[in-house]
Amino acid sequence: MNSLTESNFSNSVQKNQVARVDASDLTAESFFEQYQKLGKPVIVTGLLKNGDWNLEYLCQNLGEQEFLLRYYGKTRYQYDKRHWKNIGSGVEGKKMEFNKYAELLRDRQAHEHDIYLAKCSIKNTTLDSENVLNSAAERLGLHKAISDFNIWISPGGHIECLHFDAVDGTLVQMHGAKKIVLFPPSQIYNLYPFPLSIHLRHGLKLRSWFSQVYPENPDFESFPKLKTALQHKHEVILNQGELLYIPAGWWHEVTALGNEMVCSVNRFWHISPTTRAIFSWSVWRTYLGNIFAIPYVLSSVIVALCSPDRQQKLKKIRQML
Ligand SMILES: O=C(O)CCC(=O)C(=O)O
Repeated sequence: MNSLTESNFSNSVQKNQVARVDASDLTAESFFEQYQKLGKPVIVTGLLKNGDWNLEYLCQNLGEQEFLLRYYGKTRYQYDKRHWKNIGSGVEGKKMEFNKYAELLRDRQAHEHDIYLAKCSIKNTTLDSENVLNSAAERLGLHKAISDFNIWISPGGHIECLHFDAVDGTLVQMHGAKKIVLFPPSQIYNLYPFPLSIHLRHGLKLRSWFSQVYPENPDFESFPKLKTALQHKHEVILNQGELLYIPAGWWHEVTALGNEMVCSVNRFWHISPTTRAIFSWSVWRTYLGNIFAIPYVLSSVIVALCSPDRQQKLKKIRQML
């Protein structure tokens, strides 16, 4: 257990619990007072009683539509993140019809190459008419969405590495289960985020709201302050039908459990109350990161405009934003 003592560790495990609350014990007011206002994560159970978005159901609804797939590659996590060339939405994407991706999941090529259908809007699909997600959000008094509902479909075993968002999020488990490791915003510098200057050289291919550490495979020699962060680690299992509220600035690393396809839907929300956003360094730091990326993005647009495969290059830039 390295230099984390046994008693420190078990104390932190006890105090770092994410509450699990049944929807019948929550109102929009109590959700706001106890969680949203304080920026505190919570798992809400019993919101989605029916429905299993298994692969067959997804094929029926998404069949011939195209989605952007991220090709992570199986060896990515063997490398020090400081040597990575891209991260998150900055990872090279390839458009593919859903039925074809389903084939890759069935014949396990998606597992082999760690291919993720990540953060794709379901706005123009028949899934969007599923008002079950809307009514779940309404039950919690969440009205001010700043994104569509996005679907995340992966082979079991996929890890979406440690990062935070500058807005509130809800993650709903639609098939299978995920393990989520969370850290509070206060741990930002104990988790070694990529420096803001990364955006000057890499635009948004690398992102300063991602951590350079592997919380489940710590390298204390390179990242000694990670020991402190680990005392603040929260770990949850999100089961099918459950919703996790992830307040802005909360770090999360998400692992799809099991061997089969795992599917969730998330949505991003304006931070409420606004004072929570105003006093959040994580939020301001993300805005700064985006500003730092502007010169690189603009110069990439100019290069794309001057190149013979202009449309292709511009499309790639757009996908990354
Ligand atoms: O489910 C995942 O893999 C990532 C989800 C996520 O990062 C989010 O909901 O903010």
